[in-house]
Amino acid sequence: MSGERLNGRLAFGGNVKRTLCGLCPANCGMLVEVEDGRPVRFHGDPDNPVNAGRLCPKGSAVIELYEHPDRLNHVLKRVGARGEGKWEKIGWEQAMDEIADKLADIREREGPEALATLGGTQHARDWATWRFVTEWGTPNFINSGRNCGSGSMITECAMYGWDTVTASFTPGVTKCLIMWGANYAESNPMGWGHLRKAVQSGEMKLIVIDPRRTKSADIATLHLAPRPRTDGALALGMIRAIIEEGLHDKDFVENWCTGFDEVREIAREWTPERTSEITGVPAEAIVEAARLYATSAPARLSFGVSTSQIGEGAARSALLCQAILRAITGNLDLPGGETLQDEPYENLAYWDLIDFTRLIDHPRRTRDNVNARDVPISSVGGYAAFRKAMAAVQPNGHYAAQYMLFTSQPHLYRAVLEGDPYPVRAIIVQNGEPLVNYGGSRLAQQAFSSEELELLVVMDHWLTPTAQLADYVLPATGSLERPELSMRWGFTRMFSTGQQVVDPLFERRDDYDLWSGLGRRLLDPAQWPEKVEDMLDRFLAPSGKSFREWADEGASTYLPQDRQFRKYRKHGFATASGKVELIPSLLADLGIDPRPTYTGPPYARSDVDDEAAYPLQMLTGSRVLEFMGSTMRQARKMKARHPEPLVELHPETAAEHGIADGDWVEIARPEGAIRQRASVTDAIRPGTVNLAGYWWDPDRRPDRDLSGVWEANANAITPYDTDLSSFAGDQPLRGLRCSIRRVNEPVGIGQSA
Ligand SMILES: Nc1nc2c(c(=O)[nH]1)N[C@H]1C(S)=C(S)[C@@H](COP(=O)(O)OP(=O)(O)OC[C@H]3O[C@@H](n4cnc5c(=O)[nH]c(N)nc54)[C@H](O)[C@@H]3O)O[C@H]1N2
Ligand SMILES: Nc1nc2c(c(=O)[nH]1)N[C@H]1C(S)=C(S)[C@@H](COP(=O)(O)OP(=O)(O)OC[C@H]3O[C@@H](n4cnc5c(=O)[nH]c(N)nc54)[C@H](O)[C@@H]3O)O[C@H]1N2
Ligand code: SF4
Ligand SMILES: [Mo]
Repeated sequence: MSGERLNGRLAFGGNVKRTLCGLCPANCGMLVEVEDGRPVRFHGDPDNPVNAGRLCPKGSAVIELYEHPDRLNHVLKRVGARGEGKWEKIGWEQAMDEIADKLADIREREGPEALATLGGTQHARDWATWRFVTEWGTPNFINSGRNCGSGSMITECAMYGWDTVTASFTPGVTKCLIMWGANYAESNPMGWGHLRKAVQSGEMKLIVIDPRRTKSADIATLHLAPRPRTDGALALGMIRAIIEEGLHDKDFVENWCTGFDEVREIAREWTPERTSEITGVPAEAIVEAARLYATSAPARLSFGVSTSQIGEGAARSALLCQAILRAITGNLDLPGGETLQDEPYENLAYWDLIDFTRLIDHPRRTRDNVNARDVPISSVGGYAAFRKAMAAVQPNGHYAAQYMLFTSQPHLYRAVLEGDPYPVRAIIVQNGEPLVNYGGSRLAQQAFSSEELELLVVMDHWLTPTAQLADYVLPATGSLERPELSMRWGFTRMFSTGQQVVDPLFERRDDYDLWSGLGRRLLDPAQWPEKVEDMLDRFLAPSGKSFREWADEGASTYLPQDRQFRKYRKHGFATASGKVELIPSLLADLGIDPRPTYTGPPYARSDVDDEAAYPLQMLTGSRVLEFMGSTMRQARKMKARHPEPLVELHPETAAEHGIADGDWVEIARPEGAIRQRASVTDAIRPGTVNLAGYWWDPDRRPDRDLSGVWEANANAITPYDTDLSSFAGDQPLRGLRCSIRRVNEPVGIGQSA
């Protein structure tokens, strides 16, 4: 069969392959037609339940990116100084031999913990990295989950033993959704369609809590625009209103919760007036939101990255209060409410093949991760404590493990630079971009440029700023060039397969090949089959079918229909007491204040001392539809839609600073200054500025200024002070103080010098 069409669209079969769009974690299904070994036409897979035939603008660039002239195609070995841009092309096997030799030497001298790995968000082969580190014995590994909700997940697990990070509203069932510091209109294009329909038909109320009037806020029943970082105070005000009016679920609280009286006492002082004073939200709106939410079960209070990213003090209080709201309103594990994770899917050997528990008593590991002293909950010790608390309900203690184990970035860079608490000597970066995407990235540059770091390996699609500093650069395949199996980090019972569409171009290799190459050289070779498909077969072995059998079948996303609700009625909650611990004992045991208190005003600790010099608060990283993190900037249409980095500011703020729409402005903090172009809009609170995130200039010649990474990138001015990170080790990225002023010179974005 060749390119058969149904209603003018491609139909799966013959030379039309069924695969996944690997450009963001949604993993939408895609049908791609191949002619003479090249992908030529594609569209969304109508049979895939995630996207039902649709693709977002990013997805439309999939072939352009596969054939892009700037893609990394060869293995590069540095021959000049780091960052000098002098490379030698070498073969894959030579690179693997040299990297393995270096790692063996470092392990011998400094122990397995001296190797750290840094990853990112797309699925690629995270599991391969984790399988490697747990066998190798290093507790120092980071994926973007680090700043992507670790705090949320940890808080919820401590309070009820599960988390709701990946839960969603259920169209037709959920009556109210609070979108708290999230913006589906840009960040969740597939969910956004369902959401709009549910809200506009009147079947679901939507409360948006965001200092900006986003597209999501535009359709909301209620929009509260608090001062950034004051979410904990707002939530306390809502908790008080709910309890005072008796709107909490009394049966659930009485039978299933501990700590309610203490919560009520703490919330008592948060009158609507006091809450309004701290948050800037009108008192009536606070009470109205509380009533609407508490009287609309089943309701969902969504996960959004914001409340994990507001730093020391502020994040702890916001995350605890959000979890308390979910619990006292009786929404936990209701259909259409806060659905809790089901047991791991028995068709997948996901957790068994990664086996984070190996790290607990690993024979070669003698030290915990480099942040264990300062952030004890995000460490092997913290993970072991969680396992104990959860044991009665989840004997494998697997849930959320990776989020508990991810190392804090600034701690890692200090370990490289200062050897404190012990030296890290080798870093492997794959599928992540620490110089652009991680907070406080100036410290990352110092670490990556330092002679103390003996080995820096980067595997990516592009010669990113971080890759430009590497000793070895490895070219990775993209989703069309590899067999795909998305297990969604083991968080759900859903998995997706995708056929390999075309052969990899040039020397590009599967991300798995890096770990299997090293695994066969340095670890038990039997654990590291040469071909990735053989490894995928092992993941799917419990299903009785091979990867190929799944991938060649009709649908590509499998959603088991056997969801269980109110599971706690069977076995209690996965906490030490078996109840929802509104004041979690687990946090207390690890030395973390477990009470949902809010200290201020306006927040626990300021990130800069001189508030007069830095009068504004900045938001960083708010998603835009056309980019995924730092990626997609190479795609023509995406770049045309966002040719320059824009900073949004309110007309009053602009006027106070003599700034007009379109002016270039400098945004400064103690870490440095960057420039972006002013976009004056009343869709943001006065006094708050929203910076474009993740900017670098892929068109810029690589040997000049790391492709402009310091000119407009928000993370060039986010802090790396370890004390400012949240109790879970998430860096402060939102609500930080800054100053702005008009400048005359634009940044060099777009200059290809
Ligand atoms: N200031 C600020 N910083 C933030 C955030 C914020 O809100 N504000 N958000 C944080 C959050 S939530 C996240 S998740 C992170 C995102 O941070 P990252 O996950 O690091 O982001 P990306 O830019 O999506 O991906 C990083 C790199 O992976 C490469 N890549 C893509 N696909 C593949 C592949 O298949 N194989 C390989 N080897 N490489 C690939 C891309 O080319 C890119 O260079 O950023 C965090 N940083
Ligand atoms: N197009 C696109 N989609 C993506 C991504 C992408 O890079 N591009 N990244 C993916 C990833 S890794 C993630 S984690 C998700 C994140 O997706 P979301 O959770 O939706 O996150 P953001 O868009 O970063 O931030 C949401 C809102 O938080 C608001 N905000 C900032 N500070 C505060 C605060 O202090 N309090 C409150 N209440 N609100 C605040 C911002 O104004 C912003 O509108 O998106 C995923 N989807
Ligand atoms: S980039 Fe767009 S099309 Fe691709 S997986 Fe994400 S949402 Fe789907
Ligand atoms: Mo994220």
